[in-house]
Amino acid sequence: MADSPGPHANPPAHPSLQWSPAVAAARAAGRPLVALESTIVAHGMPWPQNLRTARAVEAAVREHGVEPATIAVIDGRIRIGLDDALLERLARAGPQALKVSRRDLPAVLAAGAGSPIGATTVAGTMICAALAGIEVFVTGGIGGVHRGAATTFDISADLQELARTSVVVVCAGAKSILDLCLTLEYLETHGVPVLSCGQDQFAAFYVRESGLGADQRIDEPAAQARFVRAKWDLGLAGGVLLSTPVPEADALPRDLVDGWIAEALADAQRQGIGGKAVTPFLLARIEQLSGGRSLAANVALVKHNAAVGARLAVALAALPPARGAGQMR
Ligand code: PSU
Ligand code: MN
Repeated sequence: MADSPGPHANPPAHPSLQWSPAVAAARAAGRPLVALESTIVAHGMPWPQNLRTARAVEAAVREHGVEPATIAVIDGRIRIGLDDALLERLARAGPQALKVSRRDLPAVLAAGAGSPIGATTVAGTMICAALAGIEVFVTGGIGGVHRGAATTFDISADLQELARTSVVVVCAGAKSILDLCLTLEYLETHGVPVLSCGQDQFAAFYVRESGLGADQRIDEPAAQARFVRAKWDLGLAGGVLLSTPVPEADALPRDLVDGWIAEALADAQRQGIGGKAVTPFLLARIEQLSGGRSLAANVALVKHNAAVGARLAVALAALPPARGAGQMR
């Protein structure tokens, strides 16, 4: 297995990476970094709340002395960190942005200048973060096994990426539009540890508790960091999922959410929505059905995840660099 050290060892930059001045400066100074994704901005939330949220999430990371690196593909280059003008360009592009997962990365790199902005998903962002040597990545809720996957085969590429790419993904569990039980089964099969912070159960996105246990509850960032190091120091490549629930004040009641999800799923089926359009469609439809309450919960949970991820990045920076961090195969 190739060695690829963590951010503090300043690995040689991959030629496709382009660092924002702020992230490059933080990296040179040995300050911890946290990666953020761009599909949540372009496809997961409407304008202008998406821009407001992206800025607030970056601010929540900075509050801990950590530099946020929002990742996207622009003009054939993988941007590690977006300045405010690029963040706004991403947010304004909305659904016009390409949704970039593992299979789409070669296309957007090869297309070069002039192609639409590429918004990276959890899978896409994990790959780019690993290339940049960034160990911690914050999102809202990961993709997973969709309900009805037995017939549709719809399983998010996020799960395969967690199985192979060595980045910690901080999330409020998996999106509750999914089959969470099967999602956890899949992660178990692929050896992805599922940690929970702040409660025993795996989180369910808009709802705090999924009714399903995480492998382990670890609240302390220093202990989370030791767990992550122990995995990578063993040479066990692959991600770690760190789940933490939406803050109490912003959590939505399960019955209500279940009703909106059932209706949104039925609409998706009637309209023949498939492939990568499914998740953005469901999120937008649930926002309408909930009168905006789901969006408020989504914004709150991402901000909270940002604080949890930043604390972990600080704790990891206090440990000796991992032998296997940022590894990918
Ligand atoms: N978290 C959110 N909103 C989102 C996403 C995550 O709060 O929109 C995005 C992530 O980019 C994730 C994607 O990778 O949803 C899952 O898409 P799919 O189910 O098509 O794999
Ligand atoms: Mn899918």
